[in-house]
Amino acid sequence: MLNMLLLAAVFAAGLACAAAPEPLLPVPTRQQLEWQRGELTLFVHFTVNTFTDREWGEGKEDPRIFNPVALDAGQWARAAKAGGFKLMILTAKHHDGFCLWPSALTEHCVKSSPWRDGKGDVVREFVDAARKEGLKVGLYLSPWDRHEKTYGDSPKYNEHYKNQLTELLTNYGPIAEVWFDGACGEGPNGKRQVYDWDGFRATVRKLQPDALMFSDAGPDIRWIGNEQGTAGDPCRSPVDPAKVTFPGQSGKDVIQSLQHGDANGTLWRPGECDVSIRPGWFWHKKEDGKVRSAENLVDLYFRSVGRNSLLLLNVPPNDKGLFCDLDVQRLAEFRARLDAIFKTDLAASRSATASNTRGNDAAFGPGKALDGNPDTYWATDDNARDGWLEVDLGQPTKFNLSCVQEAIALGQRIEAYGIEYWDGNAWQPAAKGTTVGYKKLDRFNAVTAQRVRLAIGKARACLAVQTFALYLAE
Ligand code: FUL
Repeated sequence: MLNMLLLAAVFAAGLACAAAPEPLLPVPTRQQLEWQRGELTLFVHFTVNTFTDREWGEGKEDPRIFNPVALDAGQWARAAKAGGFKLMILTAKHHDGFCLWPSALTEHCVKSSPWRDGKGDVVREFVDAARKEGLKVGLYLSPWDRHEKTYGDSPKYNEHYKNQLTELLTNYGPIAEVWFDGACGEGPNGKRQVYDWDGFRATVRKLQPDALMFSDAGPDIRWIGNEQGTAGDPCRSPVDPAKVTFPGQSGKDVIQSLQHGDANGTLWRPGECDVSIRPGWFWHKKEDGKVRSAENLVDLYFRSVGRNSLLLLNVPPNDKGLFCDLDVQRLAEFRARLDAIFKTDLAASRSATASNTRGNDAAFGPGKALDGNPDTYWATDDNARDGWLEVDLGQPTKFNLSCVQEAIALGQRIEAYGIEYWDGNAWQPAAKGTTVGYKKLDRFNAVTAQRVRLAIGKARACLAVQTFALYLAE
């Protein structure tokens, strides 16, 4: 009895110590969570195509055309860093089969080029430069290989491909992401190659257990279903693995699942939105004037990161081996624009109230969604599947952008929410949405109000909101 009284007193004083909500499965791995928080990855498409003005090489290119006389991977990495990118992925081999590293498995590689007298290694320079800037690295190794003689002789080529993976995953230090393209064709024998995806994945897991594998079918990161840098809305990180079983699978259902994830998904497989800063993936002189504007890049950020995905932006080096000045400038402008938009969180550290706080414990109070700390969150009791978090901005304040983030280490929960403001008489909607996940950004017509709330109408489990932030984007 005394214990009960004590407990009641502790509760009343708000000193209760509640346990964290049970995770709602599936949840991200440590590597997936870290990757998602990075938000921005730079893609670097570079190969013989850079010298032939093509997008897909035929595999017959003379390696002697590969001669990027001024190649400076440091310039790529510095531009990536200035743009706020956290990871860089290089096409170590594209469909033409030319290897950017001195492979012991083929002569169709940098060894046979005049670049650095045949002693160069683009992959080495790339990983060293990225790490020097504190960026992680990833590699793209195209399974489709239009040069390799064994292509089409399935078991033989699969062995060759695994050996190439082995070279890349043993000689270049920690690789954060391995990017698998689903393209598949016929070999010189006229037969269609059948890829050994299980074997490819096992090779990566064995050699680099921390690396995340990207493809249409994951297993760790999924393609978003288009090359326009645009995630679906709603966008769920959980997927039903039966919907997309191998990379390159086509069909309406496939694209649906890639774009939106699956409501009852059992695997955590977040989306990655790939898109190029120019019309093509590779450098073409005629596209030097067709570089996306900073504004356009910011839009891409809203359509990818702002919809619970990651932005993978391609910037292709030119035939000198350098990013063009305009591309570098646009990356810096993109960063400056994002920094300006997100400079002042108008809700930061303001006083907040909520419909419910888990166990009445201040450690899960609404203020935790306003403290800028990615490891704290507002949570409700287990039985709450809806609720609101209200912020008092201190004075009438103008805003036109909201940011909501769930504590995704505990799973993705929200299914419907609104951003509402008090107009003196009633709550008015400023924005409405469905899923949230890692981050959901909403832009809307500017409103001026002092009281604003995040009203969650539906969730799959109790609420766990890491961030509720408001901005005025000019
Ligand atoms: C595609 C490839 O065919 C393109 O050339 C490019 O590499 C893109 C990122 O993936 O499937």
